[in-house]
Amino acid sequence: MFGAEDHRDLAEAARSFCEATLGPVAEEDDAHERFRPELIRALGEQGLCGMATPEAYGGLGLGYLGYATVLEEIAAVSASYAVSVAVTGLPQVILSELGTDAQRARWLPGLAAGELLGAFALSEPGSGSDAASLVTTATRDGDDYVLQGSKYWITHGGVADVYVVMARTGAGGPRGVSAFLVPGDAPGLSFGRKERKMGLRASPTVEVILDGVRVPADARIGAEGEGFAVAMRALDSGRITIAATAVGVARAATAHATRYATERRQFGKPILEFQGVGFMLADMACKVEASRLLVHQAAWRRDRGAPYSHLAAMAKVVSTDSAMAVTTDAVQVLGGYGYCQDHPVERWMRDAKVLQIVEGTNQIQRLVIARHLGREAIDGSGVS
Ligand code: COS
Repeated sequence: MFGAEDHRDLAEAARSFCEATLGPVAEEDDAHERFRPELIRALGEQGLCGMATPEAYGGLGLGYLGYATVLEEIAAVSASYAVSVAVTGLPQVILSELGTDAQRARWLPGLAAGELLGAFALSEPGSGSDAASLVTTATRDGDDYVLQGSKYWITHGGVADVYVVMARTGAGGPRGVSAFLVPGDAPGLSFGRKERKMGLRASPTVEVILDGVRVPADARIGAEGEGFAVAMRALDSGRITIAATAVGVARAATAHATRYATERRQFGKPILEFQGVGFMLADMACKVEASRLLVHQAAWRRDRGAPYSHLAAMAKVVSTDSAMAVTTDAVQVLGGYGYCQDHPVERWMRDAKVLQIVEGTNQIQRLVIARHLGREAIDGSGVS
Protein backbone atom coordinates (compact mmCIF):
# COMPACT_ATOMS: atom_id res chain seq x y z
CA MET A 1 0.00 0.00 0.00
CA PHE A 2 1.39 3.41 -0.95
CA GLY A 3 1.17 5.92 1.83
CA ALA A 4 4.16 8.19 1.49
CA GLU A 5 3.68 11.84 2.28
CA ASP A 6 5.84 12.90 -0.58
CA HIS A 7 3.77 13.04 -3.75
CA ARG A 8 6.78 12.44 -5.95
CA ASP A 9 7.62 9.18 -4.19
CA LEU A 10 4.04 8.16 -4.49
CA ALA A 11 3.92 9.12 -8.16
CA GLU A 12 7.09 7.18 -8.93
CA ALA A 13 5.79 4.11 -7.16
CA ALA A 14 2.49 4.44 -9.04
CA ARG A 15 4.34 4.84 -12.33
CA SER A 16 6.29 1.60 -11.84
CA PHE A 17 3.20 -0.24 -10.72
CA CYS A 18 1.10 0.98 -13.66
CA GLU A 19 3.82 0.28 -16.20
CA ALA A 20 4.04 -3.27 -14.88
CA THR A 21 0.30 -3.98 -14.59
CA LEU A 22 -1.52 -1.73 -17.08
CA GLY A 23 1.33 -1.30 -19.56
CA PRO A 24 1.19 -4.82 -21.01
CA VAL A 25 -2.59 -4.71 -21.63
CA ALA A 26 -3.25 -1.07 -22.52
CA GLU A 27 -3.06 -1.61 -26.29
CA GLU A 28 -4.91 -4.90 -26.23
CA ASP A 29 -7.75 -3.63 -24.03
CA ASP A 30 -8.16 -0.63 -26.32
CA ALA A 31 -8.22 -2.84 -29.40
CA HIS A 32 -10.77 -5.27 -27.95
CA GLU A 33 -12.79 -2.71 -25.95
CA ARG A 34 -12.09 -4.81 -22.88
CA PHE A 35 -12.34 -3.56 -19.31
CA ARG A 36 -10.72 -5.63 -16.58
CA PRO A 37 -12.21 -4.95 -13.13
CA GLU A 38 -9.38 -6.99 -11.65
CA LEU A 39 -6.98 -4.23 -12.66
CA ILE A 40 -9.04 -1.73 -10.71
CA ARG A 41 -8.83 -4.08 -7.73
CA ALA A 42 -5.07 -4.28 -8.23
CA LEU A 43 -4.85 -0.49 -8.29
CA GLY A 44 -7.07 -0.44 -5.21
CA GLU A 45 -4.74 -2.75 -3.34
CA GLN A 46 -2.08 -0.13 -3.85
CA GLY A 47 -4.36 2.57 -2.47
CA LEU A 48 -4.87 4.13 -5.90
CA CYS A 49 -8.67 3.91 -6.06
CA GLY A 50 -9.38 6.07 -3.05
CA MET A 51 -6.61 8.61 -3.08
CA ALA A 52 -8.73 11.52 -1.84
CA THR A 53 -10.95 9.48 0.47
CA PRO A 54 -10.23 9.92 4.19
CA GLU A 55 -8.01 7.29 5.76
CA ALA A 56 -10.81 6.49 8.22
CA TYR A 57 -12.74 5.03 5.26
CA GLY A 58 -9.84 3.16 3.71
CA GLY A 59 -8.55 5.90 1.42
CA LEU A 60 -5.11 7.47 1.30
CA GLY A 61 -6.46 10.79 2.54
CA LEU A 62 -4.38 12.67 -0.02
CA GLY A 63 -5.48 16.06 -1.13
CA TYR A 64 -6.28 16.68 -4.78
CA LEU A 65 -2.71 17.79 -5.43
CA GLY A 66 -1.48 14.32 -4.57
CA TYR A 67 -4.43 12.74 -6.36
CA ALA A 68 -3.76 14.72 -9.55
CA THR A 69 -0.04 13.94 -9.42
CA VAL A 70 -0.66 10.20 -9.21
CA LEU A 71 -3.52 10.17 -11.70
CA GLU A 72 -1.19 11.71 -14.27
CA GLU A 73 1.00 8.64 -13.87
CA ILE A 74 -1.87 6.21 -14.37
CA ALA A 75 -3.02 8.17 -17.43
CA ALA A 76 0.46 8.17 -18.94
CA VAL A 77 0.08 4.38 -19.16
CA SER A 78 -3.67 4.05 -19.77
CA ALA A 79 -6.16 6.89 -20.01
CA SER A 80 -9.00 4.36 -19.89
CA TYR A 81 -7.99 3.06 -16.48
CA ALA A 82 -7.20 6.56 -15.23
CA VAL A 83 -10.76 7.59 -16.10
CA SER A 84 -12.04 4.47 -14.32
CA VAL A 85 -10.17 5.52 -11.20
CA ALA A 86 -11.51 9.07 -11.53
CA VAL A 87 -15.10 7.91 -12.02
CA THR A 88 -15.06 5.44 -9.15
CA GLY A 89 -13.71 8.39 -7.17
CA LEU A 90 -16.82 10.52 -7.83
CA PRO A 91 -19.19 8.67 -5.44
CA GLN A 92 -16.33 8.71 -2.96
CA VAL A 93 -15.89 12.47 -2.97
CA ILE A 94 -19.66 12.92 -2.80
CA LEU A 95 -20.05 10.58 0.16
CA SER A 96 -16.92 11.82 1.92
CA GLU A 97 -18.27 15.36 1.85
CA LEU A 98 -22.04 14.96 1.86
CA GLY A 99 -22.93 11.39 2.82
CA THR A 100 -24.38 10.19 6.09
CA ASP A 101 -22.27 8.03 8.39
CA ALA A 102 -24.27 4.99 7.34
CA GLN A 103 -23.80 5.73 3.61
CA ARG A 104 -20.08 6.23 4.10
CA ALA A 105 -19.69 3.06 6.14
CA ARG A 106 -21.58 1.03 3.57
CA TRP A 107 -19.81 2.17 0.42
CA LEU A 108 -16.56 4.01 1.01
CA PRO A 109 -14.22 1.24 2.23
CA GLY A 110 -15.08 -1.04 -0.71
CA LEU A 111 -14.84 1.75 -3.28
CA ALA A 112 -11.54 3.02 -1.89
CA ALA A 113 -10.14 -0.52 -1.95
CA GLY A 114 -11.16 -1.00 -5.60
CA GLU A 115 -13.29 -3.98 -4.52
CA LEU A 116 -16.41 -2.06 -5.48
CA LEU A 117 -16.86 0.09 -8.56
CA GLY A 118 -18.69 3.38 -8.50
CA ALA A 119 -20.51 5.32 -11.22
CA PHE A 120 -22.03 8.78 -11.66
CA ALA A 121 -25.31 9.03 -13.54
CA LEU A 122 -26.29 12.57 -14.52
CA SER A 123 -26.52 12.76 -18.32
CA GLU A 124 -29.59 11.65 -20.21
CA PRO A 125 -30.46 11.32 -23.89
CA GLY A 126 -31.97 14.83 -23.87
CA SER A 127 -29.89 16.38 -21.09
CA GLY A 128 -26.14 16.76 -21.50
CA SER A 129 -24.71 20.25 -21.11
CA ASP A 130 -28.08 21.47 -19.81
CA ALA A 131 -27.88 19.11 -16.87
CA ALA A 132 -30.70 20.81 -14.97
CA SER A 133 -33.18 19.73 -17.65
CA LEU A 134 -32.95 16.04 -16.68
CA VAL A 135 -36.27 14.16 -16.70
CA THR A 136 -35.53 10.94 -14.78
CA THR A 137 -37.93 10.98 -11.85
CA ALA A 138 -37.75 9.82 -8.26
CA THR A 139 -41.23 9.60 -6.80
CA ARG A 140 -41.74 9.32 -3.08
CA ASP A 141 -43.69 6.21 -2.09
CA GLY A 142 -43.94 5.73 1.67
CA ASP A 143 -40.42 5.25 3.01
CA ASP A 144 -39.02 4.73 -0.47
CA TYR A 145 -38.38 6.53 -3.72
CA VAL A 146 -39.15 4.92 -7.05
CA LEU A 147 -36.82 5.92 -9.89
CA GLN A 148 -37.86 5.96 -13.52
CA GLY A 149 -35.82 7.04 -16.49
CA SER A 150 -32.69 6.49 -18.51
CA LYS A 151 -29.10 7.70 -18.12
CA TYR A 152 -26.67 7.94 -21.01
CA TRP A 153 -22.91 7.62 -21.44
CA ILE A 154 -22.40 6.12 -18.01
CA THR A 155 -18.85 4.98 -17.32
CA HIS A 156 -18.98 1.59 -15.53
CA GLY A 157 -22.60 1.11 -16.62
CA GLY A 158 -23.40 -2.55 -16.05
CA VAL A 159 -20.31 -3.24 -13.94
CA ALA A 160 -20.66 -0.68 -11.14
CA ASP A 161 -21.67 -1.77 -7.66
CA VAL A 162 -23.18 1.62 -6.88
CA TYR A 163 -24.50 4.49 -8.99
CA VAL A 164 -25.04 8.05 -7.83
CA VAL A 165 -28.19 8.91 -9.78
CA MET A 166 -29.55 12.42 -10.17
CA ALA A 167 -33.35 12.39 -10.52
CA ARG A 168 -36.20 14.83 -10.38
CA THR A 169 -38.15 14.95 -7.13
CA GLY A 170 -39.65 18.39 -7.63
CA ALA A 171 -40.40 21.06 -10.19
CA GLY A 172 -38.37 21.72 -13.33
CA GLY A 173 -34.89 23.24 -13.13
CA PRO A 174 -31.94 22.66 -10.85
CA ARG A 175 -33.82 22.99 -7.56
CA GLY A 176 -36.06 20.04 -8.39
CA VAL A 177 -33.20 17.55 -8.56
CA SER A 178 -32.13 15.09 -5.83
CA ALA A 179 -29.25 12.59 -5.68
CA PHE A 180 -29.60 8.90 -4.82
CA LEU A 181 -27.38 5.90 -4.22
CA VAL A 182 -28.58 2.99 -6.33
CA PRO A 183 -26.93 -0.41 -5.81
CA GLY A 184 -25.85 -2.17 -8.99
CA ASP A 185 -28.10 -5.15 -8.25
CA ALA A 186 -31.26 -3.13 -7.55
CA PRO A 187 -34.37 -4.73 -9.11
CA GLY A 188 -35.53 -2.68 -12.08
CA LEU A 189 -32.01 -1.55 -12.97
CA SER A 190 -30.92 -2.72 -16.40
CA PHE A 191 -28.42 -1.73 -19.02
CA GLY A 192 -28.82 -0.72 -22.63
CA ARG A 193 -26.34 -0.30 -25.39
CA LYS A 194 -22.62 -0.33 -24.75
CA GLU A 195 -21.25 2.59 -26.75
CA ARG A 196 -18.64 1.92 -29.41
CA LYS A 197 -16.28 4.80 -28.81
CA MET A 198 -13.47 6.48 -30.70
CA GLY A 199 -11.26 6.49 -27.62
CA LEU A 200 -11.13 5.38 -23.98
CA ARG A 201 -12.10 2.04 -25.44
CA ALA A 202 -11.07 0.00 -22.40
CA SER A 203 -13.53 1.96 -20.30
CA PRO A 204 -17.14 0.75 -20.62
CA THR A 205 -19.75 3.42 -21.45
CA VAL A 206 -23.28 2.10 -21.19
CA GLU A 207 -26.88 3.30 -21.00
CA VAL A 208 -28.40 2.77 -17.54
CA ILE A 209 -32.14 2.17 -17.45
CA LEU A 210 -34.14 2.70 -14.27
CA ASP A 211 -37.53 1.07 -14.50
CA GLY A 212 -39.32 1.31 -11.16
CA VAL A 213 -36.09 1.09 -9.17
CA ARG A 214 -37.04 1.31 -5.50
CA VAL A 215 -34.55 2.73 -3.00
CA PRO A 216 -35.11 3.63 0.65
CA ALA A 217 -35.29 7.30 1.55
CA ASP A 218 -31.96 6.98 3.35
CA ALA A 219 -30.34 6.33 -0.04
CA ARG A 220 -30.87 10.00 -0.84
CA ILE A 221 -27.71 12.11 -0.61
CA GLY A 222 -28.42 15.45 1.01
CA ALA A 223 -31.86 16.98 1.16
CA GLU A 224 -34.51 16.89 -1.53
CA GLY A 225 -33.65 19.51 -4.14
CA GLU A 226 -29.93 19.52 -3.36
CA GLY A 227 -29.03 16.97 -6.02
CA PHE A 228 -27.97 19.46 -8.67
CA ALA A 229 -25.52 21.13 -6.30
CA VAL A 230 -24.26 17.66 -5.27
CA ALA A 231 -23.60 16.90 -8.94
CA MET A 232 -21.94 20.27 -9.62
CA ARG A 233 -19.64 19.95 -6.62
CA ALA A 234 -18.63 16.48 -7.72
CA LEU A 235 -18.00 17.72 -11.25
CA ASP A 236 -15.80 20.55 -9.98
CA SER A 237 -13.60 17.89 -8.38
CA GLY A 238 -13.95 15.56 -11.34
CA ARG A 239 -12.75 18.25 -13.73
CA ILE A 240 -9.42 18.33 -11.92
CA THR A 241 -9.08 14.58 -12.39
CA ILE A 242 -9.92 14.72 -16.10
CA ALA A 243 -7.41 17.55 -16.48
CA ALA A 244 -4.74 15.47 -14.73
CA THR A 245 -5.57 12.57 -17.03
CA ALA A 246 -5.03 14.86 -20.02
CA VAL A 247 -1.61 15.89 -18.68
CA GLY A 248 -0.62 12.22 -18.44
CA VAL A 249 -1.72 11.50 -21.99
CA ALA A 250 0.02 14.60 -23.39
CA ARG A 251 3.21 13.85 -21.47
CA ALA A 252 3.33 10.29 -22.76
CA ALA A 253 2.75 11.46 -26.33
CA THR A 254 5.46 14.11 -26.07
CA ALA A 255 7.98 11.64 -24.68
CA HIS A 256 7.18 9.07 -27.36
CA ALA A 257 7.41 11.59 -30.20
CA THR A 258 10.65 13.01 -28.82
CA ARG A 259 12.27 9.58 -28.60
CA TYR A 260 11.14 8.83 -32.12
CA ALA A 261 12.52 12.12 -33.40
CA THR A 262 15.95 11.33 -31.97
CA GLU A 263 15.99 7.90 -33.65
CA ARG A 264 14.30 8.60 -36.96
CA ARG A 265 16.81 9.86 -39.52
CA GLN A 266 15.97 11.62 -42.75
CA PHE A 267 18.23 13.65 -45.00
CA GLY A 268 21.17 12.24 -43.04
CA LYS A 269 20.25 13.35 -39.51
CA PRO A 270 17.74 12.77 -36.72
CA ILE A 271 14.52 14.61 -37.55
CA LEU A 272 14.66 16.36 -34.13
CA GLU A 273 17.46 18.46 -35.62
CA PHE A 274 15.09 19.94 -38.17
CA GLN A 275 13.67 23.07 -36.65
CA GLY A 276 10.19 22.31 -37.96
CA VAL A 277 10.13 19.15 -35.83
CA GLY A 278 12.20 20.39 -32.90
CA PHE A 279 10.02 23.45 -32.41
CA MET A 280 6.90 21.29 -32.56
CA LEU A 281 8.29 19.14 -29.76
CA ALA A 282 9.24 22.25 -27.81
CA ASP A 283 5.69 23.57 -28.07
CA MET A 284 4.32 20.20 -26.99
CA ALA A 285 6.56 20.18 -23.92
CA CYS A 286 5.50 23.76 -23.06
CA LYS A 287 1.83 22.74 -23.22
CA VAL A 288 2.41 19.78 -20.91
CA GLU A 289 4.24 21.85 -18.30
CA ALA A 290 1.74 24.74 -18.43
CA SER A 291 -1.20 22.34 -18.17
CA ARG A 292 0.28 20.58 -15.17
CA LEU A 293 0.85 23.86 -13.35
CA LEU A 294 -2.75 24.88 -13.88
CA VAL A 295 -4.04 21.48 -12.73
CA HIS A 296 -1.88 21.70 -9.62
CA GLN A 297 -3.03 25.25 -8.98
CA ALA A 298 -6.69 24.19 -9.08
CA ALA A 299 -5.96 21.17 -6.87
CA TRP A 300 -3.92 23.24 -4.42
CA ARG A 301 -6.74 25.76 -4.06
CA ARG A 302 -9.24 22.97 -3.51
CA ASP A 303 -7.01 21.45 -0.83
CA ARG A 304 -6.82 24.82 0.93
CA GLY A 305 -10.59 25.24 0.93
CA ALA A 306 -10.43 28.23 -1.43
CA PRO A 307 -12.95 28.74 -4.27
CA TYR A 308 -11.68 26.71 -7.19
CA SER A 309 -14.59 25.93 -9.59
CA HIS A 310 -13.31 28.40 -12.18
CA LEU A 311 -9.74 27.10 -11.88
CA ALA A 312 -10.89 23.50 -12.24
CA ALA A 313 -12.70 24.64 -15.41
CA MET A 314 -9.59 26.48 -16.64
CA ALA A 315 -7.39 23.47 -15.90
CA LYS A 316 -9.82 21.23 -17.76
CA VAL A 317 -9.95 23.53 -20.82
CA VAL A 318 -6.22 24.16 -21.04
CA SER A 319 -5.03 20.64 -20.34
CA THR A 320 -7.55 18.80 -22.52
CA ASP A 321 -7.28 21.24 -25.44
CA SER A 322 -3.51 20.95 -25.06
CA ALA A 323 -3.67 17.16 -24.95
CA MET A 324 -5.65 17.19 -28.19
CA ALA A 325 -3.10 19.48 -29.86
CA VAL A 326 -0.11 17.62 -28.44
CA THR A 327 -1.32 14.16 -29.42
CA THR A 328 -2.25 15.39 -32.91
CA ASP A 329 1.26 16.77 -33.27
CA ALA A 330 2.75 13.55 -31.91
CA VAL A 331 1.02 11.67 -34.72
CA GLN A 332 2.40 14.27 -37.14
CA VAL A 333 5.97 13.83 -35.88
CA LEU A 334 5.72 10.09 -36.45
CA GLY A 335 4.14 10.63 -39.88
CA GLY A 336 2.86 7.45 -41.52
CA TYR A 337 4.03 5.41 -38.53
CA GLY A 338 2.05 7.62 -36.19
CA TYR A 339 -1.18 7.07 -38.07
CA CYS A 340 -0.88 3.30 -37.68
CA GLN A 341 -1.51 1.22 -34.59
CA ASP A 342 2.10 0.06 -34.21
CA HIS A 343 2.68 3.14 -32.08
CA PRO A 344 0.44 4.30 -29.22
CA VAL A 345 0.22 7.91 -30.41
CA GLU A 346 -2.95 7.31 -32.44
CA ARG A 347 -4.59 5.80 -29.32
CA TRP A 348 -3.57 8.79 -27.26
CA MET A 349 -5.02 11.11 -29.91
CA ARG A 350 -8.34 9.24 -29.78
CA ASP A 351 -8.28 9.26 -25.97
CA ALA A 352 -7.52 12.99 -25.82
CA LYS A 353 -10.59 13.85 -27.91
CA VAL A 354 -13.10 12.63 -25.37
CA LEU A 355 -11.39 14.48 -22.54
CA GLN A 356 -12.53 17.71 -24.23
CA ILE A 357 -16.11 16.41 -23.88
CA VAL A 358 -16.53 14.50 -20.61
CA GLU A 359 -17.16 16.07 -17.21
CA GLY A 360 -18.65 19.02 -19.07
CA THR A 361 -17.63 20.04 -22.59
CA ASN A 362 -14.91 22.63 -22.88
CA GLN A 363 -17.58 25.06 -24.07
CA ILE A 364 -19.38 24.56 -20.73
CA GLN A 365 -16.07 25.10 -18.92
CA ARG A 366 -15.73 28.43 -20.71
CA LEU A 367 -19.27 29.28 -19.62
CA VAL A 368 -18.32 28.55 -16.00
CA ILE A 369 -15.20 30.71 -16.35
CA ALA A 370 -17.07 33.56 -18.07
CA ARG A 371 -19.75 33.58 -15.36
CA HIS A 372 -17.03 33.70 -12.73
CA LEU A 373 -15.38 36.63 -14.51
CA GLY A 374 -18.74 38.39 -14.72
CA ARG A 375 -19.39 38.01 -10.99
CA GLU A 376 -15.91 39.23 -10.27
CA ALA A 377 -16.38 42.30 -12.47
CA ILE A 378 -19.79 43.21 -11.05
CA ASP A 379 -19.35 42.80 -7.33
CA GLY A 380 -16.03 41.13 -6.66
CA SER A 381 -17.78 37.94 -5.53
CA GLY A 382 -15.85 35.91 -8.06
CA VAL A 383 -12.57 37.15 -6.65
CA SER A 384 -10.46 34.34 -5.37
N1 COS B 1 -21.06 23.96 -6.88
C1 COS B 1 -22.16 24.02 -6.11
N2 COS B 1 -23.33 24.49 -6.56
C2 COS B 1 -23.40 24.91 -7.83
C3 COS B 1 -22.29 24.87 -8.69
C4 COS B 1 -21.08 24.39 -8.16
N3 COS B 1 -19.99 24.33 -8.92
N4 COS B 1 -22.65 25.35 -9.89
C5 COS B 1 -23.94 25.68 -9.80
N5 COS B 1 -24.39 25.41 -8.55
C6 COS B 1 -25.73 25.67 -8.02
C7 COS B 1 -26.01 27.16 -8.15
O1 COS B 1 -25.56 27.85 -7.01
C8 COS B 1 -27.50 27.20 -8.27
O2 COS B 1 -28.08 27.07 -6.99
P1 COS B 1 -29.25 28.07 -6.51
O3 COS B 1 -30.37 27.83 -7.45
O4 COS B 1 -29.53 27.62 -5.12
O5 COS B 1 -28.66 29.44 -6.62
C9 COS B 1 -27.82 25.91 -9.03
O6 COS B 1 -26.71 25.03 -8.84
C10 COS B 1 -28.04 26.14 -10.51
O7 COS B 1 -26.87 26.73 -11.02
P2 COS B 1 -26.86 27.43 -12.45
O8 COS B 1 -27.93 28.46 -12.51
O9 COS B 1 -25.47 27.86 -12.74
O10 COS B 1 -27.31 26.21 -13.40
P3 COS B 1 -27.38 26.10 -14.98
O11 COS B 1 -28.59 25.35 -15.35
O12 COS B 1 -27.13 27.43 -15.63
O13 COS B 1 -26.15 25.10 -15.33
C11 COS B 1 -23.91 24.50 -15.90
C12 COS B 1 -24.84 25.37 -15.03
C13 COS B 1 -24.12 24.75 -17.38
C14 COS B 1 -22.51 24.92 -15.49
C15 COS B 1 -24.16 23.01 -15.56
O14 COS B 1 -25.40 22.58 -16.06
C16 COS B 1 -23.07 22.10 -16.08
O15 COS B 1 -22.01 21.97 -15.50
N6 COS B 1 -23.35 21.43 -17.23
C17 COS B 1 -22.46 20.42 -17.73
C18 COS B 1 -22.84 19.09 -17.15
C19 COS B 1 -21.68 18.16 -17.16
O16 COS B 1 -20.58 18.47 -16.79
N7 COS B 1 -21.97 16.92 -17.56
C20 COS B 1 -20.99 15.90 -17.54
C21 COS B 1 -21.57 14.72 -16.85
S1 COS B 1 -20.37 13.58 -16.39
S2 COS B 1 -19.55 13.04 -18.06
